[in-house]
Amino acid sequence: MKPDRMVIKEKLSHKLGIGRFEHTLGVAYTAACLAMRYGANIEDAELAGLLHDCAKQYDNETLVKKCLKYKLSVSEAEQKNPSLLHAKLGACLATRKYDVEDANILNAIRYHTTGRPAMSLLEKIVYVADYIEPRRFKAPNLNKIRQLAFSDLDQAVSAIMGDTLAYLKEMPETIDKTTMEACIYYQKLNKEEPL
Ligand code: DGI
Ligand code: FE
Ligand code: FE
Repeated sequence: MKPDRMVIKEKLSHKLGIGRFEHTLGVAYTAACLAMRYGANIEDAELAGLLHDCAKQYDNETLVKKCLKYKLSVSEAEQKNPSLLHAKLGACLATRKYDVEDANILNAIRYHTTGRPAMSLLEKIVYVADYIEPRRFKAPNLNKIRQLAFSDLDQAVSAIMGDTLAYLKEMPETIDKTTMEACIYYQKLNKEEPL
């Protein structure tokens, strides 16, 4: 049986701050809309969106401690920037605390921050929804990417990766191998033209 979304919402509303909870709802509903557009499972998209940041409330020290507790690996980039671990730990907690068993949903949570090469449709939907949900306002090219998301999902993934990598250029030592590989893969796939 699929976990009950209302129960999950109630739990998350107590665990996350109000801003993060609002973002979470925004990602869930945006992911559901993208699922409608691209023919993915709407319930799965909403569930993955709801849980994608379920480990976001922990500070760096707690993130590392919990990853060690659950025997999750911590890469060099993750050691330099433990906030990356909220994605991996989030997938782990989605199984343990929220009874999610579907591997595609768990991977969408796990890879929502770095992305990865050859993502599934659901993984791309959550990755993009996280970036464009209505409460987001800081990222460059947001209007363009919001439109692109509903016309060409792969191009939207590629554009987000390009902008994320440009932002991370200031701190190259913290770029995760998976982020880099994902970016190269999607930029090659789409022969991205600058926005
Ligand atoms: O948790 P959210 O804030 O909703 O969003 P997120 O999980 O996508 O995290 C966004 C941040 O993660 C954004 O500032 C870019 C950053 N990021 C993505 N890949 C990497 C990364 N940061 C570092 N240091 N290294 C990466 O490889
Ligand atoms: Fe996140
Ligand atoms: Fe998020």
